[in-house]
Amino acid sequence: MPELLDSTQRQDALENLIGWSEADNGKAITKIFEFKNFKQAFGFMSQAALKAEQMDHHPEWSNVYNKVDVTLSTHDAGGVTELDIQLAAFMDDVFN
Ligand code: H2B
Repeated sequence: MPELLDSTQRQDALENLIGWSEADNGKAITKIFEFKNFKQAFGFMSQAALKAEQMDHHPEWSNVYNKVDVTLSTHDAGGVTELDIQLAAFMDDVFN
């Protein structure tokens, strides 16, 4: 199982991501992606879902029309690990 990132490692990782912030007292990271419309939001979710399945690492997320609210945490480890950072970076790539 991947190791929990400490506070410094989390801050460093967040600096390399776009628009993500800590949630749940540092046990998760979160970002709201905003798209032009539902079709684009759902396309993003489809790509992220395939990646998540490949990684066996799954997001907590919700979608309302053009917005996707994502929270990432490694439940098995009880906080943020490199897996969350990798999935977040993938989502940023798909989004941009
Ligand atoms: N996703 C996330 N976000 N955290 C986990 O700890 C996790 C997961 N564990 N997806 C995986 C599945 C685990 O439950 C399975 C058995 O590999």
